[in-house]
Amino acid sequence: MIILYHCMSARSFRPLWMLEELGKAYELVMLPFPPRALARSYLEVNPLGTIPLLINGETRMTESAAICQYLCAISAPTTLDVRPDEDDFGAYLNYLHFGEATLTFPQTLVLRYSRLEHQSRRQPAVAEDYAKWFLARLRTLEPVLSTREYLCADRFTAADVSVGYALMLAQHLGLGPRFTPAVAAYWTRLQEREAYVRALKSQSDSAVAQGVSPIPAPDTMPSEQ
Ligand SMILES: N[C@@H](CCC(=O)N[C@@H](CS)C(=O)NCC(=O)O)C(=O)O
Repeated sequence: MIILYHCMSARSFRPLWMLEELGKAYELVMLPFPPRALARSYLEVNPLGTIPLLINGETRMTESAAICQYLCAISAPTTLDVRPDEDDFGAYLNYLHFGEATLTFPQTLVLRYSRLEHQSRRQPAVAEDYAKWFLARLRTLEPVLSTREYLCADRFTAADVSVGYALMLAQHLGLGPRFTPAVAAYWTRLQEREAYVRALKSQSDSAVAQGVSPIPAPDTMPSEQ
């Protein structure tokens, strides 16, 4: 049985969404955010203190995009994957990692300096600079999504889960109204997927059942973080 450690609407949502798309059985362990401060015993399971952590037998993984790729590989054949003999194989891998490395990274600074830090350490100018940086990167998808429904291979793939999570985080940060039209329409399409809706319900139900707050992130982070 696959075990996924998860915080509400954090990057571990990518593997959660993938598990729902693939119809795989899993156990979801919910943690308060940030776990390294609020669930210290988690450091014994994952010394990095980050989520996701996915455990499958002897396999332990902590990178959300790599986990998406792994879940495709162990579920082969699946249309969520793009095979090396398909024309869009390179584009697929690029978008899969673009979602995390290029689109999510600048948003973590927005999150930290507009929400997670104590009021006295918040930096609205830094948050806005990184929001603009994120939006400039995101705009590169506008011409792509103006001509097709999904990023590559003429179908929904794990690359859409990866980029879709970056859009989910952006919406959570209040950046949704600044999406360009084709990106906004794409994000609406992704949210209509049954597996996406099931993943949202799964995290909320599990949070309530496990006594973890179902609110995505606390207002402040302990000052030593
Ligand atoms: N590149 C990793 C980043 C993992 C990561 O930094 N996760 C964040 C939450 S979205 C986290 O655990 N932050 C809490 C901390 O760093 O203590 C991935 O894609 O999974």
